[in-house]
Amino acid sequence: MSQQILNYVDGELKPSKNGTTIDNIDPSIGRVYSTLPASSTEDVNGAVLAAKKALPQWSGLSIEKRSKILHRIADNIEARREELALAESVDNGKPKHLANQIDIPRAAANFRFFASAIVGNSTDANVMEGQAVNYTRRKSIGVVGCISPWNLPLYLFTWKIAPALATGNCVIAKPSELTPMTAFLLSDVCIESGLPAGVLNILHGYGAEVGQAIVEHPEIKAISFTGGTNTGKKLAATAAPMFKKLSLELGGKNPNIIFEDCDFDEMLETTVRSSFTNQGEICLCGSRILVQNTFYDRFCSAFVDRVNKLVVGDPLTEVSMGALISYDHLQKIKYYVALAKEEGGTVLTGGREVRISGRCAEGYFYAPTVIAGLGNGCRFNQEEIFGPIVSIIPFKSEDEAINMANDTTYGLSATIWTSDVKRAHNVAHRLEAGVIWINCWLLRDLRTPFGGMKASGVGREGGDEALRFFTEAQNVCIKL
Ligand code: TXE
Repeated sequence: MSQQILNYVDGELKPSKNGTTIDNIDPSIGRVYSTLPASSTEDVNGAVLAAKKALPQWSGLSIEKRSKILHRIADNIEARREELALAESVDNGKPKHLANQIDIPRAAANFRFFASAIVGNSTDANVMEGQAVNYTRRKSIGVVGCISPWNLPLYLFTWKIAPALATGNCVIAKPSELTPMTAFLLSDVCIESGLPAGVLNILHGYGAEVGQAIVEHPEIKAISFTGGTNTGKKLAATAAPMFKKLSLELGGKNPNIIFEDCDFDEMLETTVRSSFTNQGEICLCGSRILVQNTFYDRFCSAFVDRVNKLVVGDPLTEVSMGALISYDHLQKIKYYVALAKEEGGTVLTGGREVRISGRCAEGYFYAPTVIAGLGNGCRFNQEEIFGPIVSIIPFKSEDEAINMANDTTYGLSATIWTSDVKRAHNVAHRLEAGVIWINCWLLRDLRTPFGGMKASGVGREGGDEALRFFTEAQNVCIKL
């Protein structure tokens, strides 16, 4: 019998008001294994009422007490790590060991980080000598909305919810309809951690229905969203005329700029990771690998050798890559490989579906794929694919590399590989990207600003940026 996922509203687990459900598929076996509520405007209205009721008490709670509850949620996520990692792997298709080592510990860390951040936080005071004293108060906004995607389900869901709650807001949150399971289990974690009813409300369902209803609701004053750039556009069009605060983390087409003077072995290992971790379904994956022409052939052959060692298979075993998120996403990947060939590219390795025998025979698996021979301007190198496909492009000079790196509508992250410290900084400063890694990838300090430029988003998350986003600054001026 399939498992039934429920909404979490006013402290209780319940179906959607209209009683309809959506099938939830395990992508590694290509079959329905649970159902989730197809929530609608009515459910959003109910959740907002619960949130408003809970707000005065929650926003008025001392920081120490709020922090303690959030630390308890982190403790309980840690205690249920194995269960959550298994659920994440089944729901998303990612290797279970990855969920166990990255996704779930990070979800706990998100709560712990913001639970601590509010305790250590202080506000500004400005003195106008002999005239007045100003201080800045940071008020919680009220009821806020958090909408997250399917690629790092609990990791990104909690990355938004934790700072929103820590700053005293009540939250209406919606995980992706493709990966609702760990958000559902989080409801249970919140109940057992003693989070007061109505403070966090989790609604499941389609983006165009319940997601849109959250964005449209006049009493939800801020929206934090991570997802596709087209969805972000739609969301901004709805929210902007209502003067809602908006934080949008959108797509990327991230460049890895590799100079010949780098530490080759370390670069190779990390570039394989930055290309194919989580089946390449991370907005921070480097999909355009720009390689200095002086060692282009050496790089291509070593990279392909290393990629050929990656194991694609049953996510519940020790594989390098599991299943793609959905049948539709698999079709998207196949489309882009066909496009690469049409545009004149060569498939150096991969370019095919992977058939797994046994349990996962009907799953959505694709081989890690490396394409070469395409100019930076072609569609394959300009559009976000979000899968296990990378393109290698040679460059002659630093200027050419920077121009190519910036020649995209996106600007999320970039990686630079070089041993020349002066060049590393100079190139970093000229790149149009919100996050720059030098000689590393996905090394994250939760205190740092996180987000993209251009079509990769609006606003920043992380550390003080998140605390600012989820609060309204109020200046109080006292005449001396
Ligand atoms: O994302 P959507 P999709 C990119 C990636 C991927 C593409 C499409 O290229 O192939 O986007 O993925 C909710 N109002 N990224 O279609 O639809 C939706 O239910 C309010 C990059 O799966 O953007 C889900 O909870 N909400 C990305 C969330 O938005 C709406 C991660 C994201 O889904 C809505 C995921 C609406 N009108 C995909 N429509 C990243 N930057 O990490 C949908 N949603």
